[in-house]
Amino acid sequence: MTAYYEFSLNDACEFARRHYTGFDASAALTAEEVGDGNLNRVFRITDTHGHGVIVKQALPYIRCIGKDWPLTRHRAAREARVLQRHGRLSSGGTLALLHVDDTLSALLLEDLTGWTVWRQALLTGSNTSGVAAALGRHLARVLYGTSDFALASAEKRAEVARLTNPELCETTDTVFFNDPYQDHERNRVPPGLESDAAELWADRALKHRVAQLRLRFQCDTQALLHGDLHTGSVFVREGECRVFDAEFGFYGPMGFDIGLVMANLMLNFCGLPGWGNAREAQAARFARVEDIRELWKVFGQEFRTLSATSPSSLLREPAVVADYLQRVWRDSLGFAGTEMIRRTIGIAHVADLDDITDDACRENCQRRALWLGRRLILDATAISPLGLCNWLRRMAAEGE
Ligand code: SR1
Ligand code: MG
Repeated sequence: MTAYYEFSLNDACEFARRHYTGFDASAALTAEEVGDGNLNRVFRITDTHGHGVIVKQALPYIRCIGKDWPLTRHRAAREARVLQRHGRLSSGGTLALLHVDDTLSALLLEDLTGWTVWRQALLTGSNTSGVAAALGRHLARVLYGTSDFALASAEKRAEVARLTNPELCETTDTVFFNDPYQDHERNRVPPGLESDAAELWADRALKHRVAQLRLRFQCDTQALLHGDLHTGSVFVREGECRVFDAEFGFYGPMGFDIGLVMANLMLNFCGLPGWGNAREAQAARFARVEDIRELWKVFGQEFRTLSATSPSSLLREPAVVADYLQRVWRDSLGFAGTEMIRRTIGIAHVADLDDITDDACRENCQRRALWLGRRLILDATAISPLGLCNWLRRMAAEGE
């Protein structure tokens, strides 16, 4: 068996050549490193006819931090399991996995020419209508399909054990629920937000709610989640989506995946005044509210339809499903708040805020995101889907 080694460009080509049947045997291959993610190395391998595949290799540490933060490289095999499981439940909803090698911690994935990463599409003002609905449908299928609604008791428990992901969950636990709620050296508090961060660290009511969310994250095994579902983990094209980067996948509360998508749409909403002119920014902010509305609406519709087919007569009851979805909504708001806070003052930020060039405008947008995240956590039980959309629409109308 080959031992693990870190791929050079040439090694990545050889790996693709060995496991991908789409290349002509005689065609020369070229590799370029394309990943700008925090954790792994990602290569695009192309032949002279323009056929391409992606090679993703996990390092035994977090790439953006270095060897000081070791992290299991078996996350590659775990990602493969999540992609396979989700892919069976939502055909076309995830990036196709072509090969996995646990020893080399490497995946071979389809290359999506003509698709764009959702975050990029949002930042460049591309038309992304239909994407949120497609993602809502995908989420309903994978979350329902791995939940107690669909699975028999013993099968569900076996799945929870088979798909456990302790090291990556610990990373999430640290960067979501620990560091951003104290003055920690790993945080990256933006210039100008020091006193906002200090005020947040002193907010005991907020920390109480975050503690409750942390316990939901740790203890609730509702469904197999993607685990890091931000807009940088979704390829989009004309109303379609393909989810990728599932290495953080684990059995957890559904609201964690839904909340992260909502949060990243709201981070974009908060940052938009820093991108383009005021009129364009306002129109795009209204479009983000529509995205959130569609995501939740289609998720709920599809989940209700699927629940009517549950093998459990108890869980088929519409009132039970309605209660369940209400709980998922509340969790989603809370987890959305934690994502917004950690993406503003924690270790891993987002381009929607950080890449705003005007310093004063960037600071305002970051402050808006921090405030909104805090409100979502504190008010999660009082905000309905319609209430959230109306609230965001008011903010957009008033330029807040
Ligand atoms: C230490 S950095 C951790 C973050 O990077 C990944 O992209 C995930 O979002 C994770 O939370
Ligand atoms: Mg990722």
